Amino acid sequence: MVEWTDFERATIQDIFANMDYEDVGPATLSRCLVVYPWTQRYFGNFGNLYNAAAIAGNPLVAKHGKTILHGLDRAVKNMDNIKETYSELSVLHSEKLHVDPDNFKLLSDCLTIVVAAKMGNAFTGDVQAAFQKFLSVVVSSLGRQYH
Ligand code: ZNH
Repeated sequence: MVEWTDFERATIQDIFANMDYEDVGPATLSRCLVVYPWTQRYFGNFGNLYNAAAIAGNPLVAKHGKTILHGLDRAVKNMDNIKETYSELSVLHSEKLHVDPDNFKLLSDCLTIVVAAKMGNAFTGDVQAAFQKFLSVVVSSLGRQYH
């Protein structure tokens, strides 16, 4: 089981309590699709992903970015039980969506960058360490049902 310090718990709760989902969700998924264009292959039914402007203006990307970000709420609320919390979602990504689990890490890196840019100086090294520790547990949990 993963151990969390009081600082780590408080930091994760605080980041998500102040999160602007409408903005951060779309920005994170858009960035992932631009920086790692091979991730576009899972969104063949999303229409125009032709360039960064098209991706940023695509309402389906925006909507799905929010879905993914809200998917993280469940981990925030269950920090001591993230693996169990995500077992079904892991099966879904593995067996139904066939999403390569390496992509979870790419998306979490994009989220880190978006959150860092929003927080500015408040995104200290200690805050980054706590946030990335949290995301690494999320990533490994989502990848857990792959065989
Ligand atoms: Zn995912 C879906 C979450 C990542 C792809 N996702 C989904 C959902 C959720 C999620 C919640 C919904 C489900 C249902 O419906 O039930 N994701 C998530 C998270 C993460 C993710 C949390 C991390 C962090 N994904 C991801 C990635 C990718 C994806 C990276 C790729 C690249 N997803 C996906 C898809 C889908 C999903 C494709 C389906 C969509 C539709 O709608 O169709």
